Amino acid sequence: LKDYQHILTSRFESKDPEKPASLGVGLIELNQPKSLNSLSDALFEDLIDAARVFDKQEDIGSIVITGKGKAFAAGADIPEMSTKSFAEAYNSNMFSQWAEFKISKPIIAAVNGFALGGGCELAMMCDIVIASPNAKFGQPEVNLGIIPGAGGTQRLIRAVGKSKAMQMILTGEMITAEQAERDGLISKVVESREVLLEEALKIGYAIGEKGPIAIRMAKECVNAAEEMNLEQGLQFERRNFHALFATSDQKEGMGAFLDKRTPVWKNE
Ligand code: CO8
Repeated sequence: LKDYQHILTSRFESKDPEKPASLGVGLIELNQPKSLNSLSDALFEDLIDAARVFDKQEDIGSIVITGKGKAFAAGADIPEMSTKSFAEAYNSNMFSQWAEFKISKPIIAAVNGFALGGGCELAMMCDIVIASPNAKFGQPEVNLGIIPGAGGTQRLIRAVGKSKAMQMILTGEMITAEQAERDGLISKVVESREVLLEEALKIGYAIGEKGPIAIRMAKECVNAAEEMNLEQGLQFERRNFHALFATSDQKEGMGAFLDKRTPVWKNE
């Protein structure tokens, strides 16, 4: 990957000798700690570019996003947007680029600190969210006279239900990592900040051991549940399920089970 100004990228491979076939994990670290990784337009360009590059690399199975410093991301860049007029915001369709954040491989958000406003929204765009015990989640936009603008009013209600979403969005108050786990916003609070990345990579390696087509298809089907009614969703799932029987990986996965050996995936 190229050198980015606002993020750091690296790749990790499983060192587990029993799982040599696991695909690697692409790591993206938001790296603007001085502004608590505020999500400027330029940072977004780096983020989407790196995520797309990892998405194309065959030896990468998943992506982890985390933040450098004391924040995951403290939201949109306030100085950058503070002087915008309605016409500028409207005419440029401000923040519409975030709707393009569509990546086929699983993304794990490893939330290391503040995930506020656009930062909380970014975490919710990811597929799995884990957090360190000190992490804080919130939609504080009302404190600034605005509302969430990258999915907060839509994704939070799906994650935690109406009453909790309303409370966060209307009061702007932060919740702790522990509360976020209780509410179903995140899947796990890890033991300490120090082990956060390790835990995220472990999830990545576990994903990287599975059939890669099935993984991407499973993500697509789960995401479809938010767009479709139950009947359509069940049909979409079943048809994709059928389609997997056309892959050699399905024959390999079931064959390996029957032979009591580890499958060797071909991504085909
Ligand atoms: N944008 C730009 N700079 C920021 C931001 C931000 N969102 N948040 C913090 N910073 C800067 C501070 O200005 C400060 O800079 P400096 O050192 O130059 O004064 C530096 O980061 C450190 O921050 P603090 O000194 O404030 O650190 P504290 O530990 O005292 O407080 C807080 C941490 C509580 C996180 C506090 O910084 C804060 O409240 N930040 C603003 C959080 C916020 O309101 N976020 C929502 C922004 S609006 C938004 O996200 C709209 C979403 C629309 C779509 C977004 C798509 C990306």
